[in-house]
Amino acid sequence: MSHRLSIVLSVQAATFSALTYQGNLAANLARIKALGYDGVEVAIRDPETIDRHELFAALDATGLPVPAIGTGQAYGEEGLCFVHEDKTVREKAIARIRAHVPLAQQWNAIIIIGLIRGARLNALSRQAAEEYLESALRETAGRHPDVRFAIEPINRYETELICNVESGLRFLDRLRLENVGLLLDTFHMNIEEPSLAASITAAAGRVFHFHVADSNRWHPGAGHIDFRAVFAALERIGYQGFVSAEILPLPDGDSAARDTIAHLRKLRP
Ligand code: LER
Ligand code: MN
Repeated sequence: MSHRLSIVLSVQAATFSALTYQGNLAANLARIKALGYDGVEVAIRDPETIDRHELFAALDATGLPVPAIGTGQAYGEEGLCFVHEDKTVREKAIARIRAHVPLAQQWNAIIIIGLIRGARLNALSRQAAEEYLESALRETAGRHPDVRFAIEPINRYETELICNVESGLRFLDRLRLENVGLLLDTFHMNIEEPSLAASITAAAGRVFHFHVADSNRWHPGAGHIDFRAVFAALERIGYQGFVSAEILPLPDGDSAARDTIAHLRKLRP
């Protein structure tokens, strides 16, 4: 595969498990660079509380670009989401996503809309939930046409809202915002899609970002996903973005990061 590779670094400690690197920015960014990654996807719970000086200095020192910003920890750690019965929670989630915009502009990074959209419908009807989701995206992406946002279909065990590529595309058709596309993640696709290659092909032109993990969420090569077929499909649709490793730090973070590169580079045509 010939795409640029990145890996997720959480700027702060987090409970989400598929994170190879957390905190310790200067050392972790140096390690990511030394391993041969072309970029770093940063996961930020709250842009207002991070040490920007430390983050910018560490990024400058390595020169690594930031293709995307992960936002899901605001849901995972604080329960903020677009689809919630309580208007205050919805408004806080919208404000939180807006707070990422200056960083996204500075880095030309995509803002990821994963679990920040919400996981469970609870008392809400599906229709009401989809209306809240649509309105939250109009209040965020709709107001910042210069920034790209990517909705990530996430498997049914983690969310009830947009679990597969087909429902993601349907939602994009409803939204009709040029700056909103999809983030496809091979771990979720392996659970939800009949064929990873066919679903990538169906999303041609609307794939903004791409996550790789194997079927068990270990590094590519540790499970049974056919990454050769995945990258052939990405080539066919002319995907130009980064391929970003969002993987369990097993058997340890550095080995997982190193084995990701080793496995994916073998697939170069
Ligand atoms: C985030 O990118 C993701 O893939 C989800 O599993 C978050 O829970
Ligand atoms: Mn993902």
